[in-house]
Parts: sequence; structure tokens; C-alpha cells
Amino acid sequence: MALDLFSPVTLGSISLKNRIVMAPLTRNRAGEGGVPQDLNVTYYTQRASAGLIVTEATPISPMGHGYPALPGIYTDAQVAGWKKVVDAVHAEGGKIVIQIWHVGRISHPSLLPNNAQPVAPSAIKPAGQAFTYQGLVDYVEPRALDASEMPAIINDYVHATKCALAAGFDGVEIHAANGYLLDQFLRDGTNKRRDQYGGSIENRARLLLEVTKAVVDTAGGDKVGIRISPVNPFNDMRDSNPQALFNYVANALNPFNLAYLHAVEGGIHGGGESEPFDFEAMRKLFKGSYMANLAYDKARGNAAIASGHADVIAYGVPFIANPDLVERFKINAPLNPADDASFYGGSEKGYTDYPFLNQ
Ligand code: 8OZ
Repeated sequence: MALDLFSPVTLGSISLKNRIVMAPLTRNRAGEGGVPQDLNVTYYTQRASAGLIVTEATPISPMGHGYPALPGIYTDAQVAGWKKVVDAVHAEGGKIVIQIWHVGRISHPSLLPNNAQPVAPSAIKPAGQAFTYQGLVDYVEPRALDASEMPAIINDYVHATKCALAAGFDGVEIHAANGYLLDQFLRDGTNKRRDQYGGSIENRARLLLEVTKAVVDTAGGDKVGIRISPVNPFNDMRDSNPQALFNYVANALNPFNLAYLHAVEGGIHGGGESEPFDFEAMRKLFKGSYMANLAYDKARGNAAIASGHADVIAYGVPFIANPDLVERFKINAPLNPADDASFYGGSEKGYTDYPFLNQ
């Protein structure tokens, strides 16, 4: 029988009961100090029938924050809060990895320690406005990181990975997508450096590969995934040759024997038109498991798995509105519509109050 969304699969060391993954979703509802709270435990537990949950993007350090009310993964209190989430998801038979994140230039001094200037590969201000506790505020010009600062940032990824393992996560997903720090280094619209971290594709991929090596050395490659978004223009991103860049990246990740490579196959968050890109060609270069994301429905998900394009499919918005998405797909039940006004911030409304089928 052909494989489909309901076929079990193993990604590295993580065994999934189905191939329906909950995509990482920023929801801005963490407690004081970036500590996951009971509300967050309820939200993730409601969605534990997913084959795998990828948590919302989670800063690895105080400098990694770029939006209000994000959870972190670098203090003992955050680890304790996440452990409640992980234990509850595991008790329901689910699997969960944490997406580890540094926002780079997509931040604002008011969100950073001592009103620090955001950091980036190059001092290029993003178009647009930051979401702050004071509302929308123009982005500021970031400070270009010195090469001597890279070991400390890599160490923050290692520390966050150790925290994730201490909280009991099944693995970590390195966020290298959507215009945040690692993506800012990858793409040449944001990386104008003249040192070993800029210029050639090899140099622009250096920080991602150094971070990957350090995280893999800490957790084991079979517990590490990476998310990329080769042509997502969101956060004022562009690259002169995304196909060459991401084909190189896919190939360069092979030696790490990762749990999976996760690709956003186009543009998300209304950042504008995305350029054409041959995801099939990139996917073929990567020898491990592949997680596809972007507006898949059940039929397209099944087709992508049956054809061998993808091993698993990550669903975002459908999981916001349907905690029992797996059951609904199984019996072809209608889906709840999502209320986008309650995506970012707020309380249980639009977060934990979407009805289950049996409600
Ligand atoms: C939407 C709003 C805020 C953050 C991403 C972490 O795009 C995000 C994000 C998305 O990866």
C-alpha cells in the first residue's frame, strides 16, 4: 500500500505515529520571564495527536528575542516550564521538539537587555516595523557582529540545546528560516560581509554549519532538524541565487545525519511574491528525511508523501484552529476556520478554545 499521512515514520531517533506535524507557530503567550505556563501546557497537550509537534520559535538567549511574550530556553525556570509541556505531551503519546531561535536584526532595543542594538551580519535596517510592548515601532539599524563574537553565539545554541534536553524534548529544530539571524547570514540581501562569514555561498553558510555542528555534537544528529525558507521574502529578505545557495546547504547538511530538513516551500506571512524555486531538486540533494510546509491540505500532503517528495508534512494554521486535526483528516471532517486576529498574543481565546469534533 502507498504511504500516506497516516503511515508511521521515524525521523532520526524520533518515532512518529503519523506524518502530520504541527508546524512551529509564534503565539506570544508565554508567562513572565519567558516561562511556559499552564495555558501553554494545555495548548500543546490538546495537539498531542500530531505525529510530531515543533514548538513555537524559542529564543536561545536574551539577545535572541524580537517580539513580546516569547518563551525562552536558556534559564532554569524556562526549562522547568517547558518540562511540564513535554511531560504532558508525552503522557498523551505525542512527540515534541523545540525550535531554537535567534532573531538577529528582527528586534528592537526595547525588547533587548539594556536597550541593546539588535545584531546582524551587516548593518542593514529591515524595512517595516517591530512588534514591541509599545506597539509597532520602526526597525532600527542593527550592529554588524564581529567574527570574534560568533563563538559566544554558537555557545548560546549549545546552551539552549542542553536546556532542551534537560526539559526532555525529543529533539531540537534549528530555526534558519524566515529572515532571522541564520537566514540573514545565508542570503546575500542581508549579508554584505567581507570576512569568512560573507561573500561566497560557502562563507555565508558557515555560521549555520558551525551552529549545526555544535548542536549535533551536543544532542546527536538524530535529534536535530533544521528549518529553511529559500525564497520567503518575509522580513525584507532576498538572495541573488537562492537555488545555488540552498542546493549547497542541503548537500552540506548531509554529513550530520540529521533527523530531518524542514522547508517552507514559498513565501509566508504576507512578505510579498516569492521567486520560483525547484524544491524537488533541492530535496533530492538532501539524503535524509524531508518535512514540507506551506499551505498543504490533506490531499496535497498525501500526494507529496506518496510521490516521495516529502516524508512528513508540517501544518500550521490548520493546527491553530483544529487541535484534533489528525482525527479530522482521518474521517474527512470539516475544519474549524482560524481567527487570525488572535494569532499573536492574548489569552485562551483563539488559543485553547477551538472546539474538538466531539465537543
Ligand atoms: C510570525 C510572527 C512572528 C514570528 C517565523 C517566528 O516566521 C516566526 C514568526 C512568525 O518563523
